[in-house]
Amino acid sequence: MTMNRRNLLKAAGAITIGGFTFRPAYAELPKLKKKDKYKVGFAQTESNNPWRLAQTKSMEDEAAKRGWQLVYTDAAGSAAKQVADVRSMIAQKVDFILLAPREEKPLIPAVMEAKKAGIPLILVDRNVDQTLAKGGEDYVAFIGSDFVKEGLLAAEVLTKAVGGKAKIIELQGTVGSSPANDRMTGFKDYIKDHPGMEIIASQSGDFARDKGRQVFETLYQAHPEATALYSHNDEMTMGAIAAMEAAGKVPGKDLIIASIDGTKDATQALLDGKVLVVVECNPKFGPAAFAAIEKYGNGETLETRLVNVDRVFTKENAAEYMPEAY
Ligand code: GYE
Repeated sequence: MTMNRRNLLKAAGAITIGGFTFRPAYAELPKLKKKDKYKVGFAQTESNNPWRLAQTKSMEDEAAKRGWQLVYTDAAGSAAKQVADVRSMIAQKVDFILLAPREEKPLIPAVMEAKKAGIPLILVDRNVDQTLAKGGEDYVAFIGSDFVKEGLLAAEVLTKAVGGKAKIIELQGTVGSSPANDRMTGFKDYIKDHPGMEIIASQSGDFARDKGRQVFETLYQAHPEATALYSHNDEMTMGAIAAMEAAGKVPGKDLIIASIDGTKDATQALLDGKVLVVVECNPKFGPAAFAAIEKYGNGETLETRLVNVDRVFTKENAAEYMPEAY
């Protein structure tokens, strides 16, 4: 079955009448019975980078602090496995599901099935396609960063540093994920008013270090005129830095680098002058996510979009931030 809108909606239990497909309209969001301790499912997308590990640890720490049970799954980079993971949480009758959806569309069935099973769900860090599922209707809320703004901030600092002139290689995150889509949009939006800022090549490195290294190497060989790198996360940035150095280039001089996240390695690279800017994307969701569940159990209505406030790190404040880096 292809992932078009109608098929996705059908998989989520929609009906087709007279050629029109209707979203499943269950009366309202599942409620949460108030308890002292909840059994919470956390469906992680993958564990191959420090950001993901920091996010998981934050969930585990918060669960331990509250004495709540955490049912943890790791989809190992597969959207299909992540759907199956959510199904197994439904079968285990968890009280609440926290889902970090790997991609925007393929996780729609998981969101809809949790709703149908009467289990409230919050999306953490990544979003799903907003034309197919809605906060406050299909899931309780989204908690995460404003990825468009992150891309915009990266573009702004880079543009100012290079005096509005750069030939940019872009390393995109996972294809079809909300951070990759939105970080692309935000960056493009900013540079469209700066004609000297030109993206000369753009490809996905899947948010992973080694993939980032390989993809950057290929793109840079094809575009040796590049003067800047915009990378959607720090892991791909570190991979690209390795590729630059292997090619005898000096990151921070031959290529000016803008990145996103705030890992220890990238913060060190800021201090070393290899990276110009890291826009923060904070992975420590545990406290906010669990507090939201508690509120929901108390019968409070949550905002459907809870946005983390992200900082901007440069060599000026990197040392101060370092103790918090992961
Ligand atoms: O930037 C990246 C991770 O979804 C916001 O995913 C998150 C991104 C983050 O793998 O490092």
